[in-house]
Amino acid sequence: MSPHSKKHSHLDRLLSSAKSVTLDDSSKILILSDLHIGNGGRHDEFRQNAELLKTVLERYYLPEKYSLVLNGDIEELFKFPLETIASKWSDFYDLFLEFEKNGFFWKTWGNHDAALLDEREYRLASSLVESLKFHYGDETLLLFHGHQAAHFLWQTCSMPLLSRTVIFFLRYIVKPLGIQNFSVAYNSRKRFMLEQSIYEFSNQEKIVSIIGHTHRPLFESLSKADFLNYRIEELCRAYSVADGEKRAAIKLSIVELKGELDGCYKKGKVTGLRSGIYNNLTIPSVFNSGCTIGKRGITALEIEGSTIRLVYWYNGKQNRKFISERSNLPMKLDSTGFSRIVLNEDSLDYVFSRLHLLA
Ligand SMILES: [Mn+2]
Repeated sequence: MSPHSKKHSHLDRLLSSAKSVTLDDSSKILILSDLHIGNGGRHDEFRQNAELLKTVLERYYLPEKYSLVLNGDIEELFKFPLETIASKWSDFYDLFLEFEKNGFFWKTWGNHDAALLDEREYRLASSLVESLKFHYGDETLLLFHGHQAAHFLWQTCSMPLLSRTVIFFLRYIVKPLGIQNFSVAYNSRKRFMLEQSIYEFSNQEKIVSIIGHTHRPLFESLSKADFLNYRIEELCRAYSVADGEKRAAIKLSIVELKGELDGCYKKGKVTGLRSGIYNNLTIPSVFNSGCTIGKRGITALEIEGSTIRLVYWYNGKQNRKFISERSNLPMKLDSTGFSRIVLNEDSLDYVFSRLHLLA
């Protein structure tokens, strides 16, 4: 037994019980989490991006032969009964199942949809697992929702006896009070502690964990603020050796990125996962797909052969200036008005090399 086995016993269990999937050069996988699908009404947080999600699944990921993983909190069972969700959004269930023909469709449960385990007639029951393990050569990527690492209220939701009471409370008491997005209302310190616990576990096991739950996208364990810091540093170096015309463009980019960084600080999104244990080096062991109910769009992770990417889909018509840390150009999806931008990408071989060298 490893020394950390008690501290991370939930995570040890997830790793050993995970459903195995073997990746190869031709693997293409889309990972989404936190759809929080509701009843289609005013309190349904999924509603605003439903058309965007349907379009990108039907017109991009399905024809591009991607397999699909929905990484937890797909149905919002704290607020709505399954029957209502399933009848309102049944076309999405059909669409999810279509991904089986591209390879596979798996769905992990999160704290908001753990009650699916008690449902007798659930259309996606055969796809439901607690965790998945992707074998990439000799390496392992573990996919799970993430709430399993928490030591607060939500953990009780995995206990069947308590969950009904908790769900009753949330559905009938909290909802009428109009509290939105109860799921991420807990403070950033708790969110950070959860990420930190998964980070430590992944580094010790030398695996990559892919989670959801916090609604905060992470790529190589880096938050957006970390990215921006690194990018600004890179640009400052480039500036010193660039010629006049290039310098002007670099200067402009730096001003924009600094503005974006200020925004992160204002929103309190500054906590990265660097820790003293690893000499303040960031180990690229935790990725988070972000969420599907964002006000301005959807973040997602893609694995294509040996490449992993964090992407962002949004309504291009809004013409919002979106800054990609890698200065990639947005790709328009036909005439749909929707666009995709790669926020960051790296090779899995590089990710695992760093993990083994630094952790
Ligand atoms: Mn969750």
